Amino acid sequence: MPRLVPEPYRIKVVEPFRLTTRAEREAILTAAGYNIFFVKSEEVYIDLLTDSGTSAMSDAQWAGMMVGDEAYACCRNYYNLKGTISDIFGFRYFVPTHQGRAAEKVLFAAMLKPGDYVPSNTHFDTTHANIEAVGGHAVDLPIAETLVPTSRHPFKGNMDVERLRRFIADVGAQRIPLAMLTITNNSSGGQPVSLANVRAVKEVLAQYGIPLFIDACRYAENAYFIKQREAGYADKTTLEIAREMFSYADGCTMSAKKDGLVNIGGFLAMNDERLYQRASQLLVLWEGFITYGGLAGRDLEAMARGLWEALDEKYLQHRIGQVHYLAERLLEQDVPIVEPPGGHAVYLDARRFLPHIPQAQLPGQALVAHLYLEGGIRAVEIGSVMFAHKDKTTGEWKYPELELVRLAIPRRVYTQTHLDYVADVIIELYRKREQVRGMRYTYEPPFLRHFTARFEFV
Ligand code: P70
Repeated sequence: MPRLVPEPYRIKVVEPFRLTTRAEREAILTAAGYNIFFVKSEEVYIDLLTDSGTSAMSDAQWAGMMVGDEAYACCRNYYNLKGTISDIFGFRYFVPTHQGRAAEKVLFAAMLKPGDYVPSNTHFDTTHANIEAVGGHAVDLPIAETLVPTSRHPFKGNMDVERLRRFIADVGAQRIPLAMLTITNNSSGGQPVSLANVRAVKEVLAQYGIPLFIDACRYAENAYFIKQREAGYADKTTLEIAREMFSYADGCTMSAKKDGLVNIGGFLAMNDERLYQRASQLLVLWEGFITYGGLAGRDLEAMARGLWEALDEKYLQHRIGQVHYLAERLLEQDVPIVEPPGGHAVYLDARRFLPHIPQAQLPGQALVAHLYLEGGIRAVEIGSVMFAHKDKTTGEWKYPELELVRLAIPRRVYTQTHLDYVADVIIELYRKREQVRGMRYTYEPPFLRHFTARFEFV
């Protein structure tokens, strides 16, 4: 039996919730057209749809909400957040935003012209979409191990530095106004990026004068992995590691809905004064005045406090421990998952889980439906429903390499008993996997299909 360190917090407020009956869930899922995005939160027992904006705040954060200064301009919480960002991330300037994608929108509108390229280890979907929205090209250059579900590379989130070098030589540095690193690399399963990789990427970029921006959503989890896995960092604090990571960057985008431990909030930070001025203009246009950026003063305070709490090593040990505990319980029973597990989620490998279902019959979606039917668990498909597309010339369907189902663990929300329940439901389902049938669309929207599609069992 794997072991989990006890929670480094105790429960002061509870939110009651109830497990529906199997018959209720069948009716609910049929009415939702077998699309989990349409199931009411109250009808979900364990909600693993995302770790974004779903954290439980601490008493200190809630206390901070009460000292929110709701002045339109220059509220005190802005200065507290500014101090925090300067202390942890080391950047001179920042603008608050209502969430991560707003920071991305401002950054790319300020830095890109149509036809420009932005290389990354792997861009997150919203980052990719915001680059394309201003006519740029988002380019992913992960190391080869990233795409191998069973590779146990310790830093599977890394960028391929040689590919980056060749890419710059091919397209020319003048068409690359910035490069990015997503830490941890969400699209590869929440896998960490090593400090050696950040340093090597920076070295290459510096030769061409290309700035490096970090998508910092899960910076604290990445710092913890470095402490655990990278030679020379075991005795450093996560704060020291975070400072070193960001010392190689020229700025960052942040969705504080992850490692900011808040339900809403984000920011864009940078050292370049001219970029700060351009970003400020766009912020006023889209988000609000430069000292609140679409948030209330109380939200800024909760974010400032959350950014510090996320670096607490006892918290991180338990947080990442929870993800690994769930993974270990599944691996013990040979349930196929992406290995090693990342920092924020366990990913089921639907192709190996349901080998009798061809990708055309959406094995990931079938697995998501069954997790809900069997146990009231909400997961998200990251496979054919999200990514399959018709080839423009042949008209044939192209299916993605990986057919995954993500179980994202909200921060400080669930206990070991909840995780044991999740593991038990999945293990039981795996034992009777032959009974699971594939799915087909009854309604297939033309784009961003996963949010609104409807399905039935074959
Ligand atoms: C997730 C959410 C958001 C995200 C991210 C990285 C590395 C930027 C953002 C955007 C999105 C999601 C996915 C499925 C269901 C619900 C939500 N990631 N960069 O869960 O930040 O959302 O604040 O605009 O992971 O992975 P924001």
